Amino acid sequence: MMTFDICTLFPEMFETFTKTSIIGRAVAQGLIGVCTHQIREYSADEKHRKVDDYTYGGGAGMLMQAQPVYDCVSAVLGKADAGDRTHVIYLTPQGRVLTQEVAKELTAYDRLVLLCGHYEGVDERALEALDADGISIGDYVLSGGELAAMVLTDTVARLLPGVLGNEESAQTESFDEGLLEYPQYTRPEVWMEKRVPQILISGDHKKVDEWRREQALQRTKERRPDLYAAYQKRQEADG
Ligand code: 6GU
Repeated sequence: MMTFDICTLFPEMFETFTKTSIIGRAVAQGLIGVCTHQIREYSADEKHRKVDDYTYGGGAGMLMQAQPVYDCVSAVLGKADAGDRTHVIYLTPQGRVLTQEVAKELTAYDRLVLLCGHYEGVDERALEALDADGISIGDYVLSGGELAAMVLTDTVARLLPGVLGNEESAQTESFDEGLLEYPQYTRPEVWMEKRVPQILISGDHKKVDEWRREQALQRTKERRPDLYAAYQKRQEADG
């Protein structure tokens, strides 16, 4: 079983996530574990449970202090089983970008410890001491790492054996090839005077496959020229 240990100031944000849909089912089936850890509980300041302070050098905002962050993650690592392959991740817009490839790489671990920053981030010394792997979910700024931790957990978990049902797992293939999905339709055949493409109701599976592939290529070319160029390059290299 793969465990996701999430160190955060806002564990409540994960309550619905861990109970709902595919992730909720995977947790209920014991295929994954998702545990949250309140960083504030590791504050050395017993009176106010303070975890943040002003930044040296000045500038706006507060920074999470090294000590509570380090102690929280260390406590989690200390409770890991002896043989566990563990990996500490810090969710940050300064990290390498999460892709399907990175997600696949992370499935090699038994335990991912996900550190969620808040305010302006975390004292760099804690990140160094923990040898944290910085990961971003894209080029935009979130108010904290929690949403990113959920995105990462979902992306990695659905790659694990048994997490997707048979029905759902067939859907995974297209992006693996680096292409966008083709358009899809369900009943009714006509809706607001719009017909389902005739070829999809023809019963000719070979024609349907060809049409879908063509649509996937066309879409990728139009909407994601970067992915399309990479796809073409792989084709040329016969990848
Ligand atoms: Cl991982 N954290 C924050 N705060 N913002 C982000 C992000 C992470 N990834 C993209 N934007």
